[in-house]
Amino acid sequence: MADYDLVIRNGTMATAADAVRADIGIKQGRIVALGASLAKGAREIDASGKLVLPGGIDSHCHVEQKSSMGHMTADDFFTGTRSAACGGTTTIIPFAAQHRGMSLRQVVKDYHDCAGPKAAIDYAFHLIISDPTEQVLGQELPALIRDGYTSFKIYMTYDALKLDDRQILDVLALARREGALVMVHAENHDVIAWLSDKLLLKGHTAPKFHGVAHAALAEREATHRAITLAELIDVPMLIVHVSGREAIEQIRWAQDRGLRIYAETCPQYLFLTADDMDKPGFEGAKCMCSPPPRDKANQEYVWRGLENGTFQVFSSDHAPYRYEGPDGKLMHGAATTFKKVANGVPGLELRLPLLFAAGVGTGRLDLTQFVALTATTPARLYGLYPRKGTIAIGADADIAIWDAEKEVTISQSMLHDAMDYTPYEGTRIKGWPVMTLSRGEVVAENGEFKGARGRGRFLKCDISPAARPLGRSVTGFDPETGTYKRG
Ligand code: DUC
Ligand code: ZN
Ligand code: ZN
Repeated sequence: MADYDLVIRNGTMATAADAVRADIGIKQGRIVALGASLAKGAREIDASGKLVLPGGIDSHCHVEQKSSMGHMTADDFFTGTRSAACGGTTTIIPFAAQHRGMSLRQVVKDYHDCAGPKAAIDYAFHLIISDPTEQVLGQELPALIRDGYTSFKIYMTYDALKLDDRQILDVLALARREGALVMVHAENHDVIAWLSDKLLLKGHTAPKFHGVAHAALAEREATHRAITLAELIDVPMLIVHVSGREAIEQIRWAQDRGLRIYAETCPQYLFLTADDMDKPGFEGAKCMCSPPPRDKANQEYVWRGLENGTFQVFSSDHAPYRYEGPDGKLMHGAATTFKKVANGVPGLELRLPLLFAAGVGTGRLDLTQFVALTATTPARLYGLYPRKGTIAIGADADIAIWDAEKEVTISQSMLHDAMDYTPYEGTRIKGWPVMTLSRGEVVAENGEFKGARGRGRFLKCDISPAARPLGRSVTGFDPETGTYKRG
């Protein structure tokens, strides 16, 4: 009888700590042995010449979510997770998004109803809080945190989502008390609204003006304000989808002060620029997201932030709105204004290959940094570690096998999402995840989806210090006691 259900043999295995030659023995979906020349498995995969990495964790993606403007994402939990799996990702953390007036409990139930029968890989949920009422803050949220929904995103912009500073403080105080992690979309709403109005008055309606309205200074100011509010009550905070120099400098400043400020960036800030929103006709809308892509110099700042540890997380912010069709970017016709276009770009499938090619392939990032940014640190920050995000005895056998030499020219036709375009069409990259395993089952192989609808499982996020080492709140203002302690 075989010792293991599966052995992955002869590969170079990398974690966030190191890269070594090792075989991996898997039983009942979990890693049970690591070592040289393991005994036989009922199934064997020869990974000679390949890299064997933890499956990616995409901790920021919008799946089967209605935007605040009423646009439905093209991907549901089946197409989204299928696409993720084909790109080497084995866990996603999308959002259960509250719109104003909704009960959070009901929102969470609705998202489970969507995800349960469709997800092909494992998933957890962040919450989006747009209506922090007494009922939400006093009852629903504390109970949900205890049930495994331990992180939530708040917005400083978008009419239907934005919280004011007082509301943000209320949410941060709750996070301090309950040990949750708050993710912030940091852009100054009034600056964007004012610039947008002025641009539209002058007839500047094209997609490229989205980039002007969402000024880097608006992002900088909001980033600094969010950090200040977090410092006031000494609570950890993660700034999502950081686009360039202005915000990065604020984050670096906070980190240098010893504040627990974490940061995330995404492929669109490394591979797109404002010029991509200035394509002929309305095509520029395909690259519109918020914050918007900036310029080459800002891309370089983002790269440096990845290299020097300012960023802990590299996620996709997959927000898949098709170009054509009833919920598409063109839904109001090509004569529409940039204000009416759904914000977001797809990225679930290409997040890892793009970073691998331009980061690991060029030597800007080493393999351990790549694994840390795309799997291990998201697992730690959101309470999924060590079950997810690493290759270790006892962890789920969520693994991506990479061919570092495989060259690919990106085209929408090879992808597995429900989109009708990719912003990265025609880009040539080297390095591709040729096989993805979720809990020891092959879910994607050589560009083909091999998994099954509904096999993905919901993951509760654990806020115990072992799972999520975010430190303790000891300084700042403690709303529970009404005392202030200087940091
Ligand atoms: N910006 C967001 O805040 N969310 C979805 C996509 C986007 O561009
Ligand atoms: Zn956002
Ligand atoms: Zn987002």
